[in-house]
Amino acid sequence: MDESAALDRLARLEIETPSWGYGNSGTRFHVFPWPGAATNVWERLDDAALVHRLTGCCPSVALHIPWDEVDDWGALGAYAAERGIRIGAINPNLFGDDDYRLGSLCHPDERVRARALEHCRECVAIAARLGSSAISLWLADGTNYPGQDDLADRYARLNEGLESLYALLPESMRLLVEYKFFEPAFYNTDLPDWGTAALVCRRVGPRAQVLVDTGHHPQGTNIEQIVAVLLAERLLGGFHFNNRKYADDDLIVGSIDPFELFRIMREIARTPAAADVALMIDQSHNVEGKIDAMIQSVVNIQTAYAKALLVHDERLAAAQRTGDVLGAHRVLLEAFETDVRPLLARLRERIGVDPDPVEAFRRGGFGDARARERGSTHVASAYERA
Ligand code: RM4
Ligand code: MN
Ligand code: MN
Repeated sequence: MDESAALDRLARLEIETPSWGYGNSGTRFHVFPWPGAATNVWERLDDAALVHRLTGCCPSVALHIPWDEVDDWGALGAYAAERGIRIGAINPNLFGDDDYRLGSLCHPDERVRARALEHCRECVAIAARLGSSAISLWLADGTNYPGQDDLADRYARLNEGLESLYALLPESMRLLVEYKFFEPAFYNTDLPDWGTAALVCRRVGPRAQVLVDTGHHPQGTNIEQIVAVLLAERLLGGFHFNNRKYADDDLIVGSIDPFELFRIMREIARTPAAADVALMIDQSHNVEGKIDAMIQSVVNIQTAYAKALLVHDERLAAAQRTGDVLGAHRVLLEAFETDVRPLLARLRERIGVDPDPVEAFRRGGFGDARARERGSTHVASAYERA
């Protein structure tokens, strides 16, 4: 693709940021407070709006319920709109409650399953109220010991629960089904992989699609192949971008393995149907500032996408056809090794943002202003309380 076509495609790229990425978060060992980190949903929206202002490509923010719960949803929607952003995916929380010790939609007790479904119903109503078109569901359900529960029964409950949830969705809403191979459960997870997620989506209906969180696979998994297959089956609904070295580390996307991010974005870039896929970030920043980490993540996704758009498709196809293994590989490398900073600078000039949005944040005094205005007193955020 030539540069001007690539610029047009880049200008259409939208990335959703997560409200929970703006607050303090930590490991199970400690939470290090960051001066001025957002402590409530209004501040989280302010930060998401700032990220959009500095990058020009993050017009929506995902909410997690009840972490972002307010009394007046109309006021929250208006607050976002005044700041030039909108509410994206609504994430039900089916893990942060004592009732969910043995699961939520897969819990052995019917009353807990009903309670979990009731929470999903509230989330659908919130999404409808805020004009959001996606419920993004991550089930923490699973067991810790062989024999703890019946795996087949749990699978049946999973399907029943998701069917009931799907039935609650208005026509305008999609259900994004996230999988994760372990954690918090250590023996089985009820939605452990993309195959299981795809099976349940197929069963419940066409507006149920798989969400690929890039940190939710065993070491060495070929994520771009999962993406290619799900796209071919029209079953890819969205991403939770982040990076990992060992487990579900939630590090800045592209920080550990930019080549993997490039390979994933290549599948997105070459597939027209990928236009409907929701590109969302799911990160928690433990030892770094929240806002510049988010901006760096956005920039890394744009960088990978720009490189992916520059892959020379005809030469690649020719090399593949003739069995030129190394030649084909080198066509990919050529794009990956291209310095796309000038191209991205042109894009940013075109949309009126700084060529280096991370620097713009750091120079702009936004962090200091937040530390001053929000006070340095550490208030536990919803994320760390959970
Ligand atoms: C999970 C998963 C979910 C996210 C929570 C906070 O590991 O990635 O998407 O909502 O963390
Ligand atoms: Mn996730
Ligand atoms: Mn995760």
